[in-house]
Amino acid sequence: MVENRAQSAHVGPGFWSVTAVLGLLAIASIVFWYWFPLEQYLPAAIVTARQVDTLFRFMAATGSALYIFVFGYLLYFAIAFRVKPSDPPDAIGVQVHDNHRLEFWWTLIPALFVVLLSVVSVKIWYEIMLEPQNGLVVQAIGHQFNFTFRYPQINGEITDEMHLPIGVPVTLNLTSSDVIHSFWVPAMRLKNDTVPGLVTSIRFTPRLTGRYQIICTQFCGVLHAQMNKQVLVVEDKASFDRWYQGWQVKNAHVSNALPAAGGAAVALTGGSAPAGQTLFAQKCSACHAIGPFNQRIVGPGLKGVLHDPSHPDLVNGDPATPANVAKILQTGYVGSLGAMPNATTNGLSNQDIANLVAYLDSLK
Ligand code: HEC
Ligand SMILES: [Cu+2]
Repeated sequence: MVENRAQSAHVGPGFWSVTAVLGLLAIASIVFWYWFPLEQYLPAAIVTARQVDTLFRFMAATGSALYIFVFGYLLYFAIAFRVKPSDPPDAIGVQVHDNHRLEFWWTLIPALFVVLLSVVSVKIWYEIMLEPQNGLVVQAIGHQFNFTFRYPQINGEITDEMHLPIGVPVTLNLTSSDVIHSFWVPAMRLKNDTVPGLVTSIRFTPRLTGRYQIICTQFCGVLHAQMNKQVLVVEDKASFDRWYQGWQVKNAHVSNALPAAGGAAVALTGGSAPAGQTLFAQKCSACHAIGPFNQRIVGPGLKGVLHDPSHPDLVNGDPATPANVAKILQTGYVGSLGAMPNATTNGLSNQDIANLVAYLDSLK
């Protein structure tokens, strides 16, 4: 190869005018992001949403300015230093090595930028965490495939909309009954995963009345895409109280107990094997194969669980009968192979259990 060492490194014709143009474009992009009327497209439904917008504007402005320089120079150099017809076919450009001044600046500038970004982010995160704790406490529980809400002094769970009064600080405790979901209200600019076995909290104060979409943002199963149908309704105190009292009356006789686990024996009549098969694919196949007992994933293979002469007893020592399988599904079991979750953790209703037993019974 012919390396052109005779020629010294230089920036090329028009470099400084290109730099000036890119500088102007970068300034224009920064002005654009600070002027852009975000709230016209996405209302800022809670007090701290504005702070998150500030962070977004800052990141979008600096990101666009950087992009304009990087991409602008890339284009410029590709054109200014393109191959000339007079160059030999294997010519390569001037090779720049060990330019300490360049390396110093291209390390320092991004490092300072990242530090600045983290300072601004931590400051805003801190402001969000400082939201008052002693307001209304609501629970949101992720399910396949909807959220349910629990309020103090309302029995049971509310499954359609989540209502909140304007101006009252809220602590929202999040958890899940099955897999990891994520609770996201774009208009709040807040998002938090809901994790089975864990309660995490977000705190905020609604500042704008309206109806805001609630979206699940963790891929949680076949109907994940349907988990955007529920809304958060922010309304004045009087309307909220009416809604609240309505549910208190409506749910007065609803039990607060969670489904199935440890309850009475499950009636197995009316179990549907096809429904059980669908449910098995959703809730069991991560841990169980449909194969012989010793074909383990986490738990044992379940093909012969009810009809294999070499498998007369279940892992808990009970005889392998439909009623005893239903009991394991209901109460769970921890043995030498590991932990089989109970019906609450697996999110199984009594009907689900009947369907699963019918399905397992149909495997011969
Ligand atoms: C997190 C993993 C996990 C999930 C999810 C799970 N299981 Fe299990 N299951 C186990 C383990 C581990 C065992 C064995 C426990 C032991 O003996 O230590 C088990 C045992 C069983 C048994 C007893 C098997 C035997 O031969 O005695 C049945 C039946 C069963 N599970 C059914 C199900 C069904 C139906 C589902 C879906 C609703 C399910 N399991 C979901 C882990 C799981
Ligand atoms: Cu989900």
